[in-house]
Amino acid sequence: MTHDTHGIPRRRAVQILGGAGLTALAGCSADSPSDPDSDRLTAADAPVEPREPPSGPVDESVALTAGPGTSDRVSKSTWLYDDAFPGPELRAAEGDVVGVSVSNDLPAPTTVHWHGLPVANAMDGVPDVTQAPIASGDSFEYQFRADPPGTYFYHSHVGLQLDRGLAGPLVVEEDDAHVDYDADQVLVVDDYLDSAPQPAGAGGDGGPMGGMGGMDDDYRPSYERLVMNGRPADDPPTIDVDRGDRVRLRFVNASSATIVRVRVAGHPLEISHADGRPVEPVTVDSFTFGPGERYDAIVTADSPGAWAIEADSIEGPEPGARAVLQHADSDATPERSTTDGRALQYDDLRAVGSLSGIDGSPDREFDLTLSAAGPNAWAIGGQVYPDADPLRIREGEHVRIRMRNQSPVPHPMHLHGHFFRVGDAIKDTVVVPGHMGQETIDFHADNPGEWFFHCHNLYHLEAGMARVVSYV
Ligand SMILES: [Cu+2]
Repeated sequence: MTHDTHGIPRRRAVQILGGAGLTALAGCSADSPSDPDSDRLTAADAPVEPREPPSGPVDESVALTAGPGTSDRVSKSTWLYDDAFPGPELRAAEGDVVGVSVSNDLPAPTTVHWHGLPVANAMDGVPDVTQAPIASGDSFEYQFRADPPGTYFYHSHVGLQLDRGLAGPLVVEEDDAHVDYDADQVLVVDDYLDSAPQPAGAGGDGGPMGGMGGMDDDYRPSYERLVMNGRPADDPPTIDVDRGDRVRLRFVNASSATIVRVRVAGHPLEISHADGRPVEPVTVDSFTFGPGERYDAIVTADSPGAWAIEADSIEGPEPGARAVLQHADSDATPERSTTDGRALQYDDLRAVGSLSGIDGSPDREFDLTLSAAGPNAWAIGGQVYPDADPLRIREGEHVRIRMRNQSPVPHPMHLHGHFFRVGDAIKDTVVVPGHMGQETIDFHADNPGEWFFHCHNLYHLEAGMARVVSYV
């Protein structure tokens, strides 16, 4: 029996169901030694009412079924949305109210999370934090406003279900983009496992992390390969272009445990959006992104021929994925990249516009280490979820979270329900490099509720690398 058949470990379910963790944790110590003022929030502070989901007429109505299936692109039976891998591309116009009716045909409970989109808390799809999981045979109506525009994705937030293939792209189209382009194409990159995922230490390949906290042996499944839009490199998706076309490629890293390098042979990448949010266009030859991150890149088709769009793992030996940028009236074999050239850094990103409410110094600060905490355990601030204090904040605050990575491996940290500022960019997921890497994020507490903050490496998340940000 696999781990995600249960959705979440029993121990976790019992704890969280005790009143969103607040009453159950009464008497725990405060969140952080670094609160800038004496306004220390404790378990005695009551949670505040979350925002209501948008009511009234739904502009776009979608039905989605999670179930066992085999798509034409993967040979083995796995768990999919609408029998497709990745799941169907959902597109909405900016500002639309979207209703998604999710039916659960899986033999296990599930939820759907709208990654990056700041939906109302009850719609966020985190089992036992924002909703009871959808039982096998049941359905659930999600409703949210498609705002702000951007490149997002949706995925199961239960156990290791994401690594079976329960993910799909979600695009909110802009009324007025700050860049010109002729066509756009979503490219979902995924690390493909040819068997049901096993948690670290379950005896699957990779085995338990070695030594004290796995400092030398971070668990990672043995992926068969990377895929782009569900396809392996020998059957790549093809993007047909005419000379001079500007194509907006919306790259989504839907991997469960893989940082990926992306290049397009013979073409520079004009990065226009980071995690869906517009940035001043910056031209690079390659970028890397971690699980949960998205980049939009405009490619100008100014060189006749066929060119490889390449996505390669920087972590494991599995073969990379390919797509093909195919010029009309050219049937040449795709040219490959020869160099990484200039690689995108976070410092290159300059947001167009800014987040409101986070000028000046923060109202509340958390100083958190990211570390291994023993075999198959990963900690934020020394605490392993669910045995972890919520990060308590108040509505309206400017909140700063400083992260220091004391482990040798990178952690793609994702905050639900909010965008944050990191450097000069606005994002929702940031990779904190290993070996004492640091990142600081600032966000405006403008969306009350209980929000997950976690590592988007699924195996780290399942091993405790999560906290709940709680409005009181
Ligand atoms: Cu991690």
